[in-house]
Amino acid sequence: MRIADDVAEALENGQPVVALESTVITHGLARPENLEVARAMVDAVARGGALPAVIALLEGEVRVGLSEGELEALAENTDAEKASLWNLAALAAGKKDAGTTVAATAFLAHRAGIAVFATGGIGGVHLAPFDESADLVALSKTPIVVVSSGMKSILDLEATLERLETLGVAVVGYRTSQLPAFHSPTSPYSLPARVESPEEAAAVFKAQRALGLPSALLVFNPVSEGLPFEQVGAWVEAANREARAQGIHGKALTPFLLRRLAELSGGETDRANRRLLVENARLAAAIARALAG
Ligand code: PSU
Ligand code: MN
Repeated sequence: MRIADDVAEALENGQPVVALESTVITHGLARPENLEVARAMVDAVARGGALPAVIALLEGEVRVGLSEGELEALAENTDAEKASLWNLAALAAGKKDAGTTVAATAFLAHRAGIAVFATGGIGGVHLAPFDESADLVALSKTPIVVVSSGMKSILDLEATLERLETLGVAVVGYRTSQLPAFHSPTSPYSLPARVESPEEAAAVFKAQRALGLPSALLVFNPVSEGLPFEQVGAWVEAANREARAQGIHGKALTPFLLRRLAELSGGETDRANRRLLVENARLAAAIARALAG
């Protein structure tokens, strides 16, 4: 694992650092807006007073903190793979470039000593046939704050929420008591707890550490100016029907569904996705500062 000099120095001095996921760059958004959004996230963290550290695999090496040139190369690399926990070692041994999923990023960020991580939406339980993201189990055993806008709207939200409960993953709504639904700020499902400020989120994480709980703390931040829940639901149903008809499954499923949603919505879902990614980066920086302070 190679930790960038500025990141290593900040960690050593107890300064706030925010890890950023890279599958959203390699597989979540289309080129060239993926690079624009990655830069906007990096900017949002920096302006929020924390140091951004994009995590990815470059030529098989785990990198914590990319330079501007490296970020650009990763965003433009159409051959970049998608690294989760089950293929991380194989991709490293094969000297591959890869974006890291929430599962892999959380694992690597924690190993690097980073306490806060921002992404768009976590993976979870797909609608039938059976497919559950490694994100859930990874989050159950990685003590790190993860700021997202809920699970991706392409998933079975109710089943994913139940799995988080079963796995003992800590969940709080940021100024909401309802589960945010990624592209939509709200959903019919209730959350077990809420916080009103970055300081409160930091206090929950400190309590978790003091209790010795092994899991992540998920801070669910509703997107501003999101899309109506029922509208997104209709697009999700259509996209899932197409995926089933075309036999798309496995690690290709999530990228396929996100792309189809963007097409079906005339770009609306991508606009919401971009906005929430930057908003989550901003909130993550504030929580990292509260934790460091
Ligand atoms: N959020 C996005 N776009 C994405 C993802 C999340 O806005 O592409 C990625 C994350 O990296 C997440 C992964 O961990 O999708 C889940 O993929 P799977 O369902 O195959 O585990
Ligand atoms: Mn899967």
